[in-house]
Amino acid sequence: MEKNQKLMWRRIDRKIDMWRGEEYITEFELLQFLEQNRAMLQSFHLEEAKRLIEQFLLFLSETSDKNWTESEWLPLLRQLQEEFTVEPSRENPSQPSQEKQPLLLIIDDDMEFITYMKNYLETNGYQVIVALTGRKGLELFYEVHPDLVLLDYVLPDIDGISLLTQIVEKARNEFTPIMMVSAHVSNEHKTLSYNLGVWDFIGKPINKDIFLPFLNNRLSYSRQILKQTLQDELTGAYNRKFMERELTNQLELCTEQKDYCFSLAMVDLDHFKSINDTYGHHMGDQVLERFVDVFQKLKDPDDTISRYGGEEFTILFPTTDGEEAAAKLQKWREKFSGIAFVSGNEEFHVHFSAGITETTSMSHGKEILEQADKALYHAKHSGRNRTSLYSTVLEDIEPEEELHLVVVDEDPRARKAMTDYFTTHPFVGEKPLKVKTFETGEQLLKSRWYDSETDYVLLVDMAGQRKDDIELITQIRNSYPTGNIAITILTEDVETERMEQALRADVDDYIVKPFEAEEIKTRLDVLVERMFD
Ligand code: GH3
Ligand code: MG
Repeated sequence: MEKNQKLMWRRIDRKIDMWRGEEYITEFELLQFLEQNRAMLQSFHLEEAKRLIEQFLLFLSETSDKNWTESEWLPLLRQLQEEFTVEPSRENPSQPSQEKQPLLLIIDDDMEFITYMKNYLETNGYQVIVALTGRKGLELFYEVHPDLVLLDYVLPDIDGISLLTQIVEKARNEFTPIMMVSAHVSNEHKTLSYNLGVWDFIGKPINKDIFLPFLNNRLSYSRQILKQTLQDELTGAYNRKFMERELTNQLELCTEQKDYCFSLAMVDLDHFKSINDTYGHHMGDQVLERFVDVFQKLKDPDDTISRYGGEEFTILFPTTDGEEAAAKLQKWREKFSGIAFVSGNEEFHVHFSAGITETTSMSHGKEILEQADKALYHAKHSGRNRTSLYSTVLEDIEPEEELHLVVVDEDPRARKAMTDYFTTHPFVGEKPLKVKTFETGEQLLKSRWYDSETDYVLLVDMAGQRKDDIELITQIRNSYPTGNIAITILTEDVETERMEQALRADVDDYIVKPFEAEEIKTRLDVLVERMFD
């Protein structure tokens, strides 16, 4: 219900913005807008607002040639808009969100067909909105994001085919079925429509008894596909693709509405690796599932949680400022941290850290994610099991001290594997990491790799038969300060003369092959914390 109210509020707001640019509007335009809203309110079951519109309509006439100035029409729309102002936390937050009624958009100028279908579908659990012209249909398609579109082949202003070409790409991306409907079904019309991407071409009159199961079928397929492409299988949270789409939608609202505000939280489980290590990955998976499940039960209907990667999640809180979002996370924290997970005879509790950024003006999605990530970084560094708000911790976030990982390895696959791994794990010892690779020590020394302000970890592969490894290590130790360069060597065999030479040349650590990239990270974490913190 709240969603519909917000939708109506936004519709009116957009119209106000649009009309403000005009010297005047015609009475017919005003009447048409109110009538469309009345039709929507009917299906949204917002009776009071509908009655208000009906009162307004009593004084308007389709044939009037009166022009309305802003001082006349604005108070009317503002009064109507007030009906849709959503009071905060009216919904019971402990209730899980309700399954949404599917929303159908019928674009057709055949009044008899529309009234009949709307009535029939609404009594069968659908929400139906209608557009009598192609132009209106196009506007509503982008505004209300219908779950399915019924499109008339012949429309009064633009034909169905040209409308189809304008909506088909978005419909395809969102798996929104489009059904073409026409009283005149020819093979040529069908071929053209199918080629352009309609799911079905249906002749009028429609047999409603067949149509309903047919419609349900189409919708359940489209829902299933959407679910699979946008949902994370393990936790049931949305995936990153969904989050990116939602973030774009939220940013659009920021450009459309002056005071629109939303928040994004980046959330990460604390010491999750040790949960896996101690209780096994299966237990780790259960923790992840429960983590999301608790949030889904507490959240407000419009909040969405998405799995950003591994044990990191993002949450979008529409129409919510940073403080409100933090309060919501606090409820989640209390509930989730209170859960006692049981493994054998042991009980354990899990915590999480979060970073929030609130957005009131147009920014880039990337920037918002970076801000939330910085706030999360702050929360982790301030002791974990807490939430940091980007706007308040901004000053405490120190400029990032980058750590450079320099890999010298003659095997191109090893160099690539290392770069790939650390691109997805860009922190070592909690410092942001940058990777540079070289085939030989000579190449490294020739390059301008060093800067006295930066900390370095050199990873030198000594498993190959090259002779310049020891020379490289010796030269680095003799010609550069030792304080900001840690050297680790990779070796196949510890008990060799070269290894002994290397250790004498003052390497800090060695790792014996074969190893997993993850093992290197763990070793580097320790080394970096010991040497550079
Ligand atoms: P921090 O408090 O700094 O976040 O420490 P952490 O141990 O949570 O972070 P780190 O990034 O070192 O480890 C994350 C671990 O999450 C490593 C990875 O194996 C594990 N992980 C990622 N995805 C899954 C999954 O789907 N299931 C399980 N069980 N583990 C996962
Ligand atoms: Mg973690």
